[in-house]
Order: sequence, then structure tokens, then C-alpha cells
Amino acid sequence: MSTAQPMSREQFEAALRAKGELYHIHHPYHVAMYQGHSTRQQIQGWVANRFYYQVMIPVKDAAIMANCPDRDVRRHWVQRVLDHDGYDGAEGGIEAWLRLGEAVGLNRDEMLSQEHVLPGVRFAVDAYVNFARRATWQEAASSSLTELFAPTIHQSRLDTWPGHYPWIDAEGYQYFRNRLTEARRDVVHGLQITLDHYQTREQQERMLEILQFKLDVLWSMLDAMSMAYELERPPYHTVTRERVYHKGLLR
Ligand code: AHQ
Repeated sequence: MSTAQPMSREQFEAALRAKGELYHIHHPYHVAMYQGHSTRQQIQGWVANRFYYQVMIPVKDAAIMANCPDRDVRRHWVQRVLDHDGYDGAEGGIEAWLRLGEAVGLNRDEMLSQEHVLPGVRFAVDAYVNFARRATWQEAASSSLTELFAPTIHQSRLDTWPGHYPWIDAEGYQYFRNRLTEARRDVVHGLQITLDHYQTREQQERMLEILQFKLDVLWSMLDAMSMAYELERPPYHTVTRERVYHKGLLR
């Protein structure tokens, strides 16, 4: 039981932002991508695996809304679902990610089939979605705050990929451009919920632990991709080069 004084609102926000030093922009897989050292297969593997994260984000956000009795919070949070699923007049982020896939040389069917999704990526993403289903809506909402650091990573792709990877159709970068504004808007709401909700020092320390969990989700996804696409040790590589991975228990 922490007996320390609660952090002030400013100190708590500073503690959250300090976690950015563990953000997955520092993962070697990301560093290789923005330094121009990634192969076509490593870029394709990243896009195909991150597609699973993207299609599960609206499921995660709908789970938060299902647990949230506060109409005003829901009427803001629903925009996240729409940003990904789209609505009349806006294709949505999932469609934009499919176009990123086509831009890097994947076809829609192999993305939608999830045949490339590595077990480690699926487990990390499912851990995030199941946390959001089970946690209070406030804790689940605050776990999205890794997006405090997201605009920088999207900008780094927009700044570096066109020069390093001229073979990628520039049409595919629309997703990253969209997230520059969407992430910044989401963070304003997520931060307000977080700074309002966690009042005692113990609650604040728990929030930092929740943010660490989410940082671990993002880092672990790239660890699985490193094994498969950099070290060439995908699951079962000693037995078969076939992709024999499970496709999700609920599908
Ligand atoms: O494209 C991303 C996205 O839509 C989201 C939603 C948000 C959440 O609810 O957890 N987090 C997130 C992130 C996206 N892109 C990641 C990237 O590296 O491209 C960053 C990721 C995040 O920082 O959590």
C-alpha cells in the first residue's frame, strides 16, 4: 500500500510522458525501417502483422464503450471506432491499411485472411483486447495513452520511407497521415480521462503499470516479427517452412 503523496496533475502527466523512452519507436525493427535497412519481406511482414492490431482496435474500443455508462464519454469514444471502421463518406483506417498493404505488394485477400499473423503478434494483440474487455472503462481508456508518442512514429515513417523505399506506392501512406491528427485528438480525451480518474498515489502507480503493459504489447509484437523476418526463425521453422499458425480461437 503506497503511503506516498499523490503526484500533482502535472507530475502525473510528466511521469506518463517519461514512459515514452520505452516506446516501440526504439525497437530495432522500427529503427531498421526508418533507417532504410528493411527488406521488402520485412516491410510486408510488418504491414501484414500490424493489420491484425488495426482490425482489433475498434473491437477494443467497442469493448470500452460497452463497459462505459457515461454518455458523454461514449459520444467522444465512438469516433475511434468510426476512424477505423469508416462511415458514409470516410473509408476508415482499416481500408487505408489494406491500401498500405497493396502499396507494399501484398494483396487484400492475404491481409484479410490473416495468414501472415504470427502467434506472438496475435497473443499480444489479444492480451490488449481482453484487458480492455475485463478492465474498468477508465483503465482500458487510459491504456490507449501510448498514443502520446504515436505522432512522432507516424511522422518518422512519412519522413523516411519514401526516400528509402521508392518501390512502395506513396498512395499507401495515407494511413500514417490520417493518424497524425486522429492520434493527437484521441490523446487529448484519453489524457483528460486519465488525469481525472487516478487520484491516489497507489492509483497513479497502477496507471503507470497499465501503460507499461501496453508498451510491452507493442514491443512484443515487434519481437515476434524480428524472430520471423530478421532472424528467419518463425514458429516451427525447424519442422516446416509452412505457416501453420492458428487463426484465432473465436473465428
Ligand atoms: O494506428 C494506431 C492506432 O489506431 C492506435 C489506437 C491506439 C489505441 O487505442 O491503443 N494506439 C494506436 C497505435 C497505432 N499505431 C501504432 C504505430 O506504431 O503505428 C502506435 C499505436 C499506439 O501507440 O498505441
